[in-house]
Amino acid sequence: ADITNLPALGMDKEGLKEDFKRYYGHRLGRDEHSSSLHYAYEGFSLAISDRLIERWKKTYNAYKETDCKRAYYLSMEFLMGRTLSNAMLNLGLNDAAKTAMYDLGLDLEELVDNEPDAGLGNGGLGRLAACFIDSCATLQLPVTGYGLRYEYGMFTQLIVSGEQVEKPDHWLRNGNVWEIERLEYKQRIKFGGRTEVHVDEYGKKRVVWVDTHDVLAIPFDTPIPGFQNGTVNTLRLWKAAATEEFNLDEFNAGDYAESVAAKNTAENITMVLYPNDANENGKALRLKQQYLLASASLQDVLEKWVGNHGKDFSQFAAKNCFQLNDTHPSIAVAELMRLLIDEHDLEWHEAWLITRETMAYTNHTLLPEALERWSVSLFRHLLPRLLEIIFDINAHFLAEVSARWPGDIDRLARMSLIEEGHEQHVRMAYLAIVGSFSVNGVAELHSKLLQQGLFRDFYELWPEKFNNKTNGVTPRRWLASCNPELAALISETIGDGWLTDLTQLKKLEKFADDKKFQKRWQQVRHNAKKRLVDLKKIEHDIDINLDALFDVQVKRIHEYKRQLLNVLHVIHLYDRIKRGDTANWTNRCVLIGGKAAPGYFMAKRIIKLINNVADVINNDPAVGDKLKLVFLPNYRVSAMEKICPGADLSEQISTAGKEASGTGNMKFMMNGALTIGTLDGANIEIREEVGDENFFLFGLTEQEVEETRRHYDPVSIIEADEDLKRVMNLLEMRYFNSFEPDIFDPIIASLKSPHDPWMTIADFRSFIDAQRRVEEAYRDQERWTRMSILNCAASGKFSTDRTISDYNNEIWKLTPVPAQK
Ligand code: DL6
Repeated sequence: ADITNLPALGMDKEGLKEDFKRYYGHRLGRDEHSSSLHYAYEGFSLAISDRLIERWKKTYNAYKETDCKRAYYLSMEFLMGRTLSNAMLNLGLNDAAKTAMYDLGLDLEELVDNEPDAGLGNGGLGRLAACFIDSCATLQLPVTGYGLRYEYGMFTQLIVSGEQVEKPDHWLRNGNVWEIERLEYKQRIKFGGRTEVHVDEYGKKRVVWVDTHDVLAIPFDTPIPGFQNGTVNTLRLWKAAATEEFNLDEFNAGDYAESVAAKNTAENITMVLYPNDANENGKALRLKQQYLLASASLQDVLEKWVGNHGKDFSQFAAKNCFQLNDTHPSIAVAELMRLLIDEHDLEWHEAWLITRETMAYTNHTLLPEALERWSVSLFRHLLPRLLEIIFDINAHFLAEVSARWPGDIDRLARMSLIEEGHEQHVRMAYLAIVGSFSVNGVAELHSKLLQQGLFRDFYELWPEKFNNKTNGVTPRRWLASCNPELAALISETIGDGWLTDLTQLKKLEKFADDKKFQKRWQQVRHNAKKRLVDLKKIEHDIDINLDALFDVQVKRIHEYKRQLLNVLHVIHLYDRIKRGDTANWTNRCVLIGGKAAPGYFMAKRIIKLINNVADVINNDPAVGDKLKLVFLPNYRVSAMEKICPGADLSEQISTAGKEASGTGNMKFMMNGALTIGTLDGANIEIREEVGDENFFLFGLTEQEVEETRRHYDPVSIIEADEDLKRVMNLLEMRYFNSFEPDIFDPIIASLKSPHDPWMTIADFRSFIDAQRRVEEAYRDQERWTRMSILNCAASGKFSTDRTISDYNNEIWKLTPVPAQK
């Protein structure tokens, strides 16, 4: 008998109430005296989760029956945020859930807010992975996400005396109702040891990796629902565990601590997310994490393959594709070779053909410090068999380069997977390029710069591999769910087809001049600003005028993102107020939020500067409503869901050529904010879509940045600009740090350095001028509202449904599989 064949669960409020009561009362053992919201959240989430699991099985069966080609998204980060609200939206249960909870005297919004964020990522790269798997399910594509189940996610940021303090984020403390542990699919991962060459009975040589210290990888699966289409895909996250719980001999001998040491060492591998958005080079634990992800995921796929096809790998490449999310999982190239050759008996050339036809690599940054390199000695110590394979791949590859450019020794050295020097290093990005059939950047400019700069040699060799896939965001979370009032207005006006075809937002264009529609748009945006203010008022006790321009910059704190330029502008506005230069003034509230990597000194100083400047401005009675500056602590996915509906102006002000794409820029635009930005990353495409007249452009172009760099002289620029001189003077006279002398000296020095890579001073004047244009536009509320509507209307390109369709049409080539009824 099919013991999993159950009657369909009710999708109305009565069905939800029944299940909730059963979970709350029986499973969780609570009663009406339980005052903790957590159990109500948990009981209700279990009821919703049941409805996901029901569809999950049907999706699994549909994929199995069609024996379809599949893709796997390998990522060290999945920044999922909260699950409950997304699950309800995608199941079409929003109304039923709300009334069900209301009937039971509970507030659904409070339950939703009770859920901790799954913060298993640093920023854009991890959130992109989360948006991607949402779109894959919505497009009914058979794609599985593979990642790591970190016990501690992105740290919680507190601000104490203006400085960032990090607290661990034990997001699993109260359990996680959304995941299912699947011990039956555990994998064994090898580390350390050495290799031996054995000759088998047929005289065939084979390499054996012996004396290893093994670790188990245990999968935890989370259902990923498509938008109201019955499809539920899988996110499989690996947790590291010891092969044996503890050493019984040691335990019996009384050495309790030693007996659990191996368990702790193993479990440490997936204990914490590295909180760095560039790279943690050289850390053994990080390499272990990367290998565990690659090895467990590939073994999982191969195990299923062998289960269905035995040792016949002839169709493997036609049926499987691995997308590497940045360089982090690129060890997968060598691991797939190892598994195919050592474990499944393929010849080198067969394995290499398969590897090169199944691996695809996405690059997410041009910053050289973020390009992963591992020392050969560390590699030899941790993964000796993998190092041998990398050396062999390199030998074959360099032979190919030599054949194409005979005698070009410099080129060989430049392209080698092994960087020579005092210490040899493995260049992981090059391994990913050599082992993949596709290499893409994440916005047009970024992809172009990869081809012309960072990966030029490889582009010359294999131009056909290189392509662009401009990023996006899922409109379900980033408009429908986070801004329900605006979503309702849009649906009422143009229908709800935009939820799965965002280009339909274009239909809003013809309402941009409609006075009645403008009024409603203004009202909805005003309400969103009010919700944001109410939230911030509780946290900060600052009175913010709702009519002020809400000027927002939220993202990781990094010098290239130039939060400093934003602060210089705020100081300039403050200086104008103090000088009485306030004719035609536009009130402004500047909100800045973001985390700094714990070891990133300058980023942390920038946070301190923002807070000190805020303290002076917000407490100066001469300023009043004219200007406010607020630092939003602990920026994360669920915070952005509240922030982006209320933003008027989106600050996308990185040094041109440095931000690969950006995705916050897309979220703000979709919700009707206007952008002030440089010609960097996806800003360029945003401006193309919305038109120059609806975008506030400033700053040097990428080419101008590179030209200016040769003769950059910030001190002369400061001297020649009266406003900038005054701003720098306030900083230098310690106006914002009178009790903390010298703390901002490193910031001042970097701004004035001719070697400042971010060239903040070079863009000051043009930024100030663009901000003047912003103010003028905002004072004309009718004009501003029109521009806001047009920005939303033009955001259709930036849906991950479009991005994923591009990945699928040009790289994965999967056929959508409708879910079983
Ligand atoms: O592609 C997603 C996201 C881009 O939008 C950002 O522009 C880019 O900075 C980010 N890249 C990374 C990689 N590490 N670093 N730095 O997070 O990817």
